[in-house]
Amino acid sequence: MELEVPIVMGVVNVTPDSFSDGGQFLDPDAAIAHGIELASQGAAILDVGGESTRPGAEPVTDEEELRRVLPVVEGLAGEAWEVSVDTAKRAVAEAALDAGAAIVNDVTAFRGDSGMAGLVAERGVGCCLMHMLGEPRTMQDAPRYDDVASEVKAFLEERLAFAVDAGVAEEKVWLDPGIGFGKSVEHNLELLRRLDELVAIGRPIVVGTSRKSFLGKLTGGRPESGRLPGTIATNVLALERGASVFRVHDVAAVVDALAVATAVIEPEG
Ligand code: PMM
Repeated sequence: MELEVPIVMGVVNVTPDSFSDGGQFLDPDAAIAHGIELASQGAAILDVGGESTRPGAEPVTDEEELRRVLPVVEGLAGEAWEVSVDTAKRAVAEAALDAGAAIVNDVTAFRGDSGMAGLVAERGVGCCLMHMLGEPRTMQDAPRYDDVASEVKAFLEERLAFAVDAGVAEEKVWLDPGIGFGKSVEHNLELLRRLDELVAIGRPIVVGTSRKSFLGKLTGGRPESGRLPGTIATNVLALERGASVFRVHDVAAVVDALAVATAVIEPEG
């Protein structure tokens, strides 16, 4: 994972029900073509997922998730970009790694499948460990924190220690506050506002605000298709606060926004 910061991770959802692009790329060829298009726009990583984590989503079986994800990982691996697999299941991650994926993006941060940490350790691959309060089916039912940024930070530190204990090299771990995963609008805003506290853990921070519902709520109820300005605003602010990896659907626009923001933050010479 020696990629140049800011790293843009393009979302390739192979699901019938993801909140913003569900059903669009269920056909493997369409998903592969979409991934190649995102890479051509500047995504250094393509994040392939076969299980929707939208609020209220029902889990899918290993077999179904594998059936969705595997042909797409096979079609996208081995090129100039890296492929990450967005899964909480060891069996799916293992097959994806065998097919050429290089990163495991686990939204349960190794809590969903007891075999996941060992697999990542054994293969020496990268991983992204994300904070989520509860589970997708119920996570948006009145989430509560005393201090959201401190609690998310403590959770990510604990998960990092757990991964290292399981044999994962610390430099292979990225951390993610899990924007929208068991968080109110104000929780998401406070996490973005105080992102520097998570950056202080010392591992690269991944942020995923792309098209999420809090952006709609802050802009008079815009649908997913109208949330690109909010996506850009939050990614630029996250960059300014030290985030390294930006998980987005609209790669071209966010790559440009981050290039301009980077030039302001770090002037040449
Ligand atoms: N968000 C979603 C799915 N996977 N993974 C990480 N690391 N961070 C996120 O914020 C994240 C994720 C949900 O969004 P999608 O349905 O558009 O994929």
